[in-house]
Amino acid sequence: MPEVLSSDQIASYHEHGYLVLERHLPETILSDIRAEIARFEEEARTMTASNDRLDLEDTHTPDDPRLRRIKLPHTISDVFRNLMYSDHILAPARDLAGPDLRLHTTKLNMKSAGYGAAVEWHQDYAFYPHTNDDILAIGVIIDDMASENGPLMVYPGSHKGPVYDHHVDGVFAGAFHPEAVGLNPADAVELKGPAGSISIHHGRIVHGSALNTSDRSRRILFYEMMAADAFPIMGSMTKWEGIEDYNTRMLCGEPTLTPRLKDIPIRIPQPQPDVPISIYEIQKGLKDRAFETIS
Ligand SMILES: O=C(O)CCC(=O)C(=O)O
Repeated sequence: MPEVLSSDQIASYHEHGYLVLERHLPETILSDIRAEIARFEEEARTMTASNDRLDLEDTHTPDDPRLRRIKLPHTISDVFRNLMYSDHILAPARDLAGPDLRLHTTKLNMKSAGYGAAVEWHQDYAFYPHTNDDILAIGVIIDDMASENGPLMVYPGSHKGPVYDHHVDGVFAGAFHPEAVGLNPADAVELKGPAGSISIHHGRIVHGSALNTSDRSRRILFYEMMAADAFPIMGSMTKWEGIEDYNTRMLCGEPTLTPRLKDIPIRIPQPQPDVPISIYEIQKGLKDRAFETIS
C-alpha cells in the first residue's frame, strides 16, 4: 500500500516522469530552512572564492555577495539533515522507488533575484549511471515558483527515452541542447508551485532552468536518492570507499549486495573536464547554450 501518494499520482509519475505535491511542508519547516539559508549567506560575505560548503556565482564579490549553491547541506545543518530523514521526504520517495533507499547527494540551488544562474538541460542519470533507474530527486520549493523566477522545467516522458550525449569535443559537459536532439521546446513543462511544495523528478528526465532575472528569488533544496539495489556504474560521480561507507548512505530500509539490472540505455560520463565538481563549472564546456548567462 502506498504511504502518501494516490495510485493516480504514482501512475502519472511513471508515465510522465515528474510530480508536484503542493503545500507539502508545514510553515515551521520552511521558516527553519530560510533561517539556515540566511546563516550561510552571512558566511558567503566573508568569502572570495567557492569552497567545499558554498558555491559562489562568477559575479560574486565580498561587497556584492552572490551565493549560488549550498553544497551537501545535510552535512552542515541539522535542519536539512532532519528533513532528509523525515517522512515528508522519504514517504513519497518510497511510494515511487521502493522501501530501500540510498542517498546520492543533496544541494540547495539559490537562483537569487536578478542574477541566479541557469542550469542547462541535462539528465541526472547522465552524471551518475546506475544498474537500474529507480532514481529520483525531490525538490523542496522554498520560494513561490512561477514562470518568471526560473522554475525547474522538464520534458514529460523523456525519462523513457535515450540517455542523450552530454559530451562536447569528447569531454563530459553535463548538458546538451534539446533542439539538437529533436526535442520541441514547446513540450517543456514548468514545475511551479507555492513555497512549501515539493517537486519530484525521475533520474532520467530531461530538465533544466533559466536565469532568474525577476525580482524574486527561487530557491530549491534537492534530495537525490535511488533504490538500494541501484549500483553505480563506472565513471559515475559517486565516490565511496568500501561497502561500509556506501551503506552509511542508506536513508531507509535495507542495503543489499545484489544489484538489480535493468535493460536501459547508459553512457559513461567520462572523461570529466578538469574543473571543480559542480554542475555550473562542468556545463561551462557547453558551446551551444539554451539559456542566457549573466556577467
Ligand atoms: O536548480 C535547478 O533549477 C536545476 C538543478 C539541477 O538540475 C541540478 O542541480 O542538477
